[in-house]
Amino acid sequence: MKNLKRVAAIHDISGFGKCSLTVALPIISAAGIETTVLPTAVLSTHTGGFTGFTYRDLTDDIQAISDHWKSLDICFDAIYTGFLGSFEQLNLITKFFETFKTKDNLILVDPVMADNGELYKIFSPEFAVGMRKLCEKADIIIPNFTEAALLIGEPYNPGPYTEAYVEAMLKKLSKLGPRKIVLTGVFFNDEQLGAATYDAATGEIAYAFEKRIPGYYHGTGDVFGSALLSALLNDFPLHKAAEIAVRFTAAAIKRTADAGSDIRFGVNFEQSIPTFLQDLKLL
Ligand code: PXL
Repeated sequence: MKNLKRVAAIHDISGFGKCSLTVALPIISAAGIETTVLPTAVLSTHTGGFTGFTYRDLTDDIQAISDHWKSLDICFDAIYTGFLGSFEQLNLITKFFETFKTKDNLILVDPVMADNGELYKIFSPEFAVGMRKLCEKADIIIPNFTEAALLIGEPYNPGPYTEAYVEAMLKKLSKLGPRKIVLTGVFFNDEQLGAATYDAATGEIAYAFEKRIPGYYHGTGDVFGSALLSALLNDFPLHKAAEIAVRFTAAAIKRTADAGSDIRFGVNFEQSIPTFLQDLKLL
């Protein structure tokens, strides 16, 4: 029996609202991958649409956690970062990458900072500059179009997009450093929504789409990122991993839309897990 692969998942814990670690941990674990967590902050809920949430910043713990893991000689097959609460955390996580990078492991950065043309309220424009520097160190980044525009310093385009626009965007993002790019929120018409992938090593560009469900559902970026990483670590190629992750995320959104749930409460990914495991050929 081979050892499990191991991920270091570096995100906040939002107690209610299903995003970041409360999504990454169950999804990646279900996919047969050990999930070590480095919480960047503890919140009562995520910040999207709730008021009065608590926020305990854990910046001061990050270096000590990293030092302890290093002293134990812990290695990771992947490092997966999401929501980082401060500029200082960007520097600490850059150091974490330097400490735990190996020639074989995968650094996946989801540059969580913006959506729908706007930076999340808690971030300043300088944060986007810091996030770009973190992305330069990644093997793969998975921005939405708002984050992509901030990373390459271009105005936000709300879509619909053209293949030429998407492909130019993918290549500009790869010029920052990461060899693999997954752009989310791609749509050419009102019928379909999905992701585009680019692998600089082969030059391959591919698309994965599902039927578009209107509305903005919270935490879907984290559901998508966790599923994508799970598929990559189960040895699926990038374009296939994106197909699996789009299918998983779209199924979770559809179930949530059918139930008429509050869109701030997150999506029902839990009941998509059996199909997800079949797609990963684990069931
Ligand atoms: O899903 C992204 C995310 C993660 N964590 C927190 C957030 C958000 C997006 O708003 O507020 C705390």
